[in-house]
Amino acid sequence: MMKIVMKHVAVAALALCAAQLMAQEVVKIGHVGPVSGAIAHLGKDNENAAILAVEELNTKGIKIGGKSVKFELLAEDDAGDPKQGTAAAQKLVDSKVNGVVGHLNSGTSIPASKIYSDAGIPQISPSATNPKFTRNGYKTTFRVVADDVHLGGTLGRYAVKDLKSQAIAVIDDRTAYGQGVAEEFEKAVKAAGGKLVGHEFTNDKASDFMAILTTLKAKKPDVVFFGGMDAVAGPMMRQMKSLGINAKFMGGDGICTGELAKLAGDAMVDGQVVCAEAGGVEGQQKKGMEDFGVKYKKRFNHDVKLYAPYVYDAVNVLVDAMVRAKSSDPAKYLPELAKTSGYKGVTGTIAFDGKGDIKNGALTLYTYKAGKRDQIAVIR
Ligand code: ABU
Repeated sequence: MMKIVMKHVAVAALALCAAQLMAQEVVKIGHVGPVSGAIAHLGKDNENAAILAVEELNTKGIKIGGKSVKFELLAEDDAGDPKQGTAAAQKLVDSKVNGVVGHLNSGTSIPASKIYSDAGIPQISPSATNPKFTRNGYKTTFRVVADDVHLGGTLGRYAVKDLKSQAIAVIDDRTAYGQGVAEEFEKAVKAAGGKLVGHEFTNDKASDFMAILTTLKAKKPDVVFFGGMDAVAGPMMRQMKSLGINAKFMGGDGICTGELAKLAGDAMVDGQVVCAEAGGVEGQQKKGMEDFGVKYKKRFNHDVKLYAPYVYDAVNVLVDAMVRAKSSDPAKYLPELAKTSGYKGVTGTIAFDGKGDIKNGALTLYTYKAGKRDQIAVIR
């Protein structure tokens, strides 16, 4: 008799669990980055952070509007290519994602932003820094990093005022990011009274820079600024060394990765590189970033490459807005997302301005010593 009662209790408990699972709402978070191609190492870094954030959210048992929800990550690869970026965006829209974190590149994030805007789906880029990203008037577009006006401007002033450069050469990779950050850098150099001696062009898949470097070498630059990503910057530095160009090497967040030292090898001299990450924390906020780095390494067995903490915060900012709105319906939580203010993330305190840009965004200047990034200053 006792056995029969126990069996009934077990069956009832199982049925209850099944009913609860069926009632559980699924919230789909889209993520897009280049997990193939030259900067796949950065794309994978971003995707990993989205995986980590979603795993943690599911472990915490978040409730939205009183209902238990299960978060599901839909990760897409855009290979850093604008066409693949819009195709990935459309795929996520068709899958009815509740929000998107991405894309990594400005060249993919900008065209994709129209697709998300037309569908009313909030998008937070963790790394696209071209100012145009948030200047199209789309209410669905946000970013959690400083833009290229801040990055290029600060680096331009630093080259003239701190490095006391007498002859600055510029190379850009003609991408939305590379071209944009180089333009902002040049504007600031000119405004600070610096001397630009040349501007050459490459692309984001190039590996031979001997011709453009030879042209620039004749102009005797003491600083070479590169608008582009680490995958191109590393080989470029090797070729600078082989040509005997002993200039400082500067760039924005795209080159400011742990990977740059490996890509440049023995062509990188201590203190030669000055670059800027498009965010930064100081004082008590440093612990959050450090703890994230430890947690990330434990989960993925390697260090953060660059943008992972920003992706992690972006996912959590989306979900925080859903919780406050008591809804994961994009139309209902978008107004709350726009009101985000004082969100304490691992990358600092996040609040958005009217365009969807981070308010009071920081940047961090770095150099490299013994192949490791070495912080110069956090600047607001
Ligand atoms: N911010 C540097 C890399 C991403 C971009 O294209 O903006």
